Amino acid sequence: MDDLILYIGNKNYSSWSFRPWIALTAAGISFEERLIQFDFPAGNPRIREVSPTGRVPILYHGAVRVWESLAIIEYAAELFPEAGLWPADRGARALARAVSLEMVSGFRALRGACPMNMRRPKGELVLPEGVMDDVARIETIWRELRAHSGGPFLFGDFCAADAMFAPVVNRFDIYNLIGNADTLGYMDAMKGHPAWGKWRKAALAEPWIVPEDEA
Ligand SMILES: N[C@@H](CCC(=O)N[C@@H](CS)C(=O)NCC(=O)O)C(=O)O
Repeated sequence: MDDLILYIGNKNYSSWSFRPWIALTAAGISFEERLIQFDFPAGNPRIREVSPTGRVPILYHGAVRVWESLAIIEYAAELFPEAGLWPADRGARALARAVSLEMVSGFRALRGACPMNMRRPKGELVLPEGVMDDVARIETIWRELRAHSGGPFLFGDFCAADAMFAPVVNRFDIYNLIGNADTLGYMDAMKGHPAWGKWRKAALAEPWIVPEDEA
């Protein structure tokens, strides 16, 4: 089989890169990562050379090109059906896809006001309207799914839906958005995952600062 190559952005800031990266890593799928730095005020022209959208992540597999974080995870799940990227049960799988798509298409207030930033010391922000509504919906998703599965992850074992929410765990953490013990329990499970630790360690070692993501 051709090698998988995943182009990503800075590990400190690139929340969309983090999602397929942690999904594939947690599932034990081997891939080569190629990091394209965000250190240009107007965007790095090298991203446009590898990706038709001018955005990362993008996966290369032989002649196949897959952009969009969730499409990358779906492609990997088809290539490696035994890797357990999605829950085995059809109903659970549908639910996992539904909440993953809520993440892709929603929570704009939270995403806009509270950028992922692995290096940022904890500290509160003045939050625009809508952010705490997003937080409440996400906490409900996490609480209901973990109550049903028994945890520690949304569907028991770590799966693609957890990968889609991984950057949110960082946002809740660094901006002190959460006081609820159940949500904190999920966040601890995520932050204790070896794949999270690997990404974070690399993020902390990066030298690049992106001022617009330093909330
Ligand atoms: N919907 C896309 C979003 C991709 C995206 O916005 N990527 C950002 C990095 S997190 C990017 O490449 N930004 C580069 C730029 O705007 O110059 C996905 O899910 O992959």
